[in-house]
Amino acid sequence: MPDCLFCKIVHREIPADIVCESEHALAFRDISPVAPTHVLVIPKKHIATANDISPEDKDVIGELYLLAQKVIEIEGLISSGHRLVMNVGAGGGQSVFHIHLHVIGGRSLSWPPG
Ligand code: DGP
Repeated sequence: MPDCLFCKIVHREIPADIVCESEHALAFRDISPVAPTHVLVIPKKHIATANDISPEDKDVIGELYLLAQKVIEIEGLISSGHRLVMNVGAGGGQSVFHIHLHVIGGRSLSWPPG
């Protein structure tokens, strides 16, 4: 998707602080972190929202969670706890329409979110 910000990060057309990657997923630091660790894990394939995930994407979605685990390990968050969250649609707080898991940790997290 030529106008997609996160596709541009996947293709290294704009810079990002990359934490790690796998064949079909990429993890990089959020530009506006809300916690000491705030990493976004995205599929390299463009999928606009969680509502657009199709059965053929099931392996890619699994890979997102496996790469998130690696981020959690790298950031030392296994025992402290953390949050994995995906905002869906504008009403759900999604502002970039290429799905991404937020990996948030490194401080105490409250629930429910705003
Ligand atoms: P969401 O609101 O769930 O769609 O989250 C989008 C996140 O993307 C938000 O926390 C800020 C982050 N973000 C927006 N633009 C950029 C960028 O150019 N680079 C990086 N690394 N993160 C960005």
